[in-house]
Amino acid sequence: MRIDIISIFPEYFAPLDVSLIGKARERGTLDVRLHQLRDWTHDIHRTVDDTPYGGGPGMVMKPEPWGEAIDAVLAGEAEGPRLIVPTPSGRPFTQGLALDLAAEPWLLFACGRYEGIDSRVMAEYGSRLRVDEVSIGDYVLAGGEVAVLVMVEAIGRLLPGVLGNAQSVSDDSFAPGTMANLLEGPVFTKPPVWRGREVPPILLSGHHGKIARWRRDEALRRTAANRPELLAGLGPETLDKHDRAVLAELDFPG
Ligand code: JD8
Repeated sequence: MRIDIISIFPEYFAPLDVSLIGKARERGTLDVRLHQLRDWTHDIHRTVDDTPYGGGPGMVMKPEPWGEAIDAVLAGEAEGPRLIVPTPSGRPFTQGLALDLAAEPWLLFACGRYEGIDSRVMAEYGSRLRVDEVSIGDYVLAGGEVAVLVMVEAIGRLLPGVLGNAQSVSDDSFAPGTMANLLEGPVFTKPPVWRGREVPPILLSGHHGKIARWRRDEALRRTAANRPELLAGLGPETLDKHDRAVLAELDFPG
């Protein structure tokens, strides 16, 4: 997969040099290219922003540098990328969307700053490319860079060969599937006792059936506590009799 990122702070993406994504780049599984938006300005101050039409606070990113930058990234390529524009007013970024984007050969991320990017930029490329305005969550960031870091990691780890064989995405939380709409349960490793605190004995029993049941019960409890909306609407095809007994114990409506 090729990933291009345009930003006025390309140094924000140094974390993509390390760990999973860093190794995927070394192996050529991922081709990440960073672009400084100001390289497509022509004034001494390398201006990328101006006052908002209609008044109001802050500044808006000018369309011209974005047009020149995106055209430069697209130049000479037969097929175009999928253009992803992080914005707090975008569609939610989910594991489902991450899986969808992981199937794309080429992604282009446009990192906005200030009050955002002149809306004509998304309209301009919306006629040529698939353009998605995406939000990573209901809180306000200062710009799109952190959101792109989140999305590149969530998408990158889904690419074949990026996760070590010990790790698998098959039972990721939030992915479409059975166990998937439950949160992860608690995890434990050696030593069996730490500061007087024991690992739940069932996990040392070697009884895989009982361990799986215990883990599902813990996942149900944590999901009911932290994300009850994920349980709402789960039908008998997902919650078996034992599941419902666990939830009833928790006085979980349903
Ligand atoms: C892109 C500029 C800042 C946003 C005025 C603060 C995503 N989940 C998310 N929260 N915030 C963003 C995000 C914020 C951005 C930009 C993404 C570009 N800002 C603006 C509008 C209000 N300032 C985001 N994904």
